[in-house]
Formats: sequence, structure tokens, C-alpha cells
Amino acid sequence: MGSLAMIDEYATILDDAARNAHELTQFDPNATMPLETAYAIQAASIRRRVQRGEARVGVKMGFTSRAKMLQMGLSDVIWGRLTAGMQIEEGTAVDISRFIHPRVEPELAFILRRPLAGTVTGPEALAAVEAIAPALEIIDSRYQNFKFTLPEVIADNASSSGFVIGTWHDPHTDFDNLGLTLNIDGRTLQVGSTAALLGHPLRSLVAAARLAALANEPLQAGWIVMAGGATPAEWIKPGQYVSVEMQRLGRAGFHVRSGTSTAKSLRT
Ligand code: OOG
Ligand code: MG
Repeated sequence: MGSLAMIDEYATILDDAARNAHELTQFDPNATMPLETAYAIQAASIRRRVQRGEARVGVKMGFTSRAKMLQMGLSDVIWGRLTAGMQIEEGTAVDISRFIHPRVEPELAFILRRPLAGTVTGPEALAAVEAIAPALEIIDSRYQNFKFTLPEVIADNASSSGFVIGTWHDPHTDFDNLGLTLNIDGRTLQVGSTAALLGHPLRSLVAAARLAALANEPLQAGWIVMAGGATPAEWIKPGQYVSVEMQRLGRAGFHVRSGTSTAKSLRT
């Protein structure tokens, strides 16, 4: 495990990069940093957001589908922390200048009715779910060219940058194999299924419960869990309307607005 000063230094650099939409060069291209240290950096960078007043609202899972593992060349399931400042209201416009080089991916979101911690079964996880919804994640790696190693992406909060949630639905329906599409300006760019998420999206929630508890931050009632991208991610650009369409659960979308340099410099 790295020293506290080192963890704090990297956390500050990553937090500043995310806040100011500045890209960084890779700091561990040979992946020598222990994952425990990388997660400590992530935790410290999110603490800075929370200290600025952003509430913790849940967790996100990464590399839970083969499509995402292949696209990014990494094969370990990772997780990151969600804060209120990352949520984008469904149907609204997001300013592109918040990001460095954003991509979007279709996901399934859970919201919990009660806490969920440690080693749980699929049925136990389901019993803690209040509702499920189609969702989009905006990922924006803070590293140049969206290129990183496993410790680097973990330290960078698993590239998490924004998320959009559609209408919540009763979870007591089969959602293990729902067809879905990722669309930009009415054009379908990716086709997939919720089955891409570890064979069943509940497995992603089971993994989230275990990993969050291991970090002493057990999943709370009211928290959102993003189950991971079901297809490869796509780049987004100003002027676009981006949406996920999911069988039976409907749609979630957002507009991308071109930013001004003023908006960027005013951002805190
Ligand atoms: C890392 C984050 C992966 C997912 O859903 O698999 C992720 C990245 O691709 O930049 O969010
Ligand atoms: Mg994702």
C-alpha cells in the first residue's frame, strides 16, 4: 500500500483533472501499483467531492460484459463511486465542456430499498432492490487517448463521469435477457442484451455488494448501482441526442450541448 501522502497526491491530481476536464498522462503504464493502493486513491478523490458537498448516491460496476472487456483490453471486474454531481436528469442537455473525451454506454440501474452487504445470493440481492431502470453511463477517462492500465482506471473512479436513469420499474419481472439498443440521433449504433452483464445483471449487484462491503462502504438503502456497460461505448459530440432503448423498460436519453469556454472556466 502506498503512503498516505502519495495516495493524497494522486487523488488530488485525479480529482482536479475530473473537475477541470484536463487530461493526464498515464502514471503506471506497467501496472505495478497494487490494486489496493489504486482503490485507496479512488476513495480519497471521492472524499474530496463529498467534502465539497456532493452526496454519495451509489456505486458503478465496470467490465461486467465481455464487450467492454474486449473494447478496453482489461478483464477484471472493477467498481467506482457515484456522487450526486454525476447524475444528469433524463431528457436534459449536458454541456460537453464538462468532459475531456466522453463516451456513452447502455446500462441497467438498480435502486435499493434496503442495505445490502457482503456475500449475498442472487435472490437476496433481488429482495433488496426497489426498482430497475434503463440507464446510460457517460465515461470520460482522465488519461490521454482514453488509454490506461487496471490500477490507473481504478484510481480514476473507473472513468465514471455521468449517468442518466430512465423510468423506474418493478424488479419482479424477468430482466435477465432484455434486448437493448444504444442510439445516437435515431441511428442504432449498438445492439445488446442485459444478459451480457455477467450472464445476469443481478450478478453485477451481488459483486457490488461484496466489493463495497470489503471497502467498508456497504450499499445503502436508496443507493443506485449501475450494472456496467452491456455493449462497447460510443463517442459523443455536441448536438447529438443519445438514448438507450430497453425491451419492456423503455428509454433513457440526453442531449449533448456544445460548451463555451466561459462555462468551462466557471465550473467549480
Ligand atoms: C472503464 C469503465 C468501465 C463499464 O461499464 O464497463 C465501465 C472504461 O471503459 O473507461 O464503466
Ligand atoms: Mg460503465
